[in-house]
Amino acid sequence: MKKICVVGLGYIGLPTASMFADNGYDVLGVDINESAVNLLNQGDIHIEEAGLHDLVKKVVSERKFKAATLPQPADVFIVAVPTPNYSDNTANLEYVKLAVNSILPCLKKGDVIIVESTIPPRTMIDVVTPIIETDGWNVGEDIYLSHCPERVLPGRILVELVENTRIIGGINNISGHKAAQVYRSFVKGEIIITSSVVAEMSKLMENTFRDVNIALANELVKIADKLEIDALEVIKLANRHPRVNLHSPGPGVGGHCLAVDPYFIIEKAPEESPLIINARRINNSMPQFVTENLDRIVSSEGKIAIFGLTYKGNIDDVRESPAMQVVSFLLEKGYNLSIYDPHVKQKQVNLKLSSFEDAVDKADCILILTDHEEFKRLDEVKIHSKMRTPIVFDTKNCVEISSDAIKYYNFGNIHEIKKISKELV
Ligand code: SAJ
Repeated sequence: MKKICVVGLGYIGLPTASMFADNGYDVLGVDINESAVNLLNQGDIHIEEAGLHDLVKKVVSERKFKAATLPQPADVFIVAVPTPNYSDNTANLEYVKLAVNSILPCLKKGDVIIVESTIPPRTMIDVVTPIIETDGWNVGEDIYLSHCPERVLPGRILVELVENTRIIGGINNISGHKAAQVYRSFVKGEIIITSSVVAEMSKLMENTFRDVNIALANELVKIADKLEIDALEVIKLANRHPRVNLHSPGPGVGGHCLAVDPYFIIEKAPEESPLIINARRINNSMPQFVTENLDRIVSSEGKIAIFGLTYKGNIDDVRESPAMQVVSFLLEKGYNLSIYDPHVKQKQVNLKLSSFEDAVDKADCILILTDHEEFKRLDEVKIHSKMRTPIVFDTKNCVEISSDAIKYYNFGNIHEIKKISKELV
């Protein structure tokens, strides 16, 4: 049986490793996080993703998957470590370099190395190849190197790993074909081979496309607020055009992809990227926009029940979450906050989490920042009886409120917020 070593057992590495283990490979997962490694070897997981726990349990019990803190010799090495950005928004490639260096002692002629981590264009040629060649290997002849960007959507990872089209960017043609063979073990989507630099750039453009389109929706909200138009109705109607797909506005763009990847392009061609730069600015301005509107609803002595901390609904990931930013702005302003997020565990955050009941108790406003399934139908009787002023401000347009006794704001009627505060003044 062929051996695969997957370096990095996060949101991408762990599901990928488990998939290979479930499809005929003998898999070693490697991570520097010792407690995650111990947990995984018992069949438990350290992250939330639909179906993942059952799969890990299965492959661990069948002895097809094992975790460790150091790599071991294998036929295929997959690097799936994070590529965060530095404070100046340039890509931090240290984890990628460390991961590639860590597999050097394990290499033998004919091995396949695949980098799945998202990287700036030319990284495979300018950064990864030299590390392997300095160790004496001829990349593309002795060692087959490819970039195969992951494109799976958190919350649907196990489905999309199988069904999505896979782009393989070989450092040369044979490297691409070798990597394609590896993925054929479970990928049902099309597998397309291209150059490493096209694969790098296409991955970045996918997320940039989404970021720019979300920025357009968020800009529309601000325009509609000024002109006193329902932005959500505009989006709904414009999207009835067969070639229009306006995205959904929200409190900002979070996660480790859309909020990070566009900077990898900007870093390489800043003069040529004004649209991408502005989209980032617009999306980054949304937590402030939400805070300003909330400020008009509740005085700073009031209590706000924050619903949702994660960067999007039905996941447990708070990385780059706009909700966290709104929370810190509100704390700076001196608001009394209670926070309810059924997907986040207390140990994940430095904020005190509350139950639904405690969160709404004597609150002046529920601020919805994430579209978790649990928020779609709230207990209106409890909201009405427990809150001091029953107001819901829903920045994700996800809550259904039927009672007239609860005042409901979303990005369709935020201009009303402005009017109320004017009347109060
Ligand atoms: N968001 C909006 N409005 C929208 C859609 C999303 O405000 O209309 C926000 C979300 O609330 C969230 C952020 O954008 O804060 C990102 O969410 P997402 O669901 O768009 O994407 P991610 O970051 O979870 O996953 C993306 C996906 N990329 C694309 O859809 C092009 C996924 O396929 C990638 O694999 C992933 O990035 C990645 O790892 O790069």
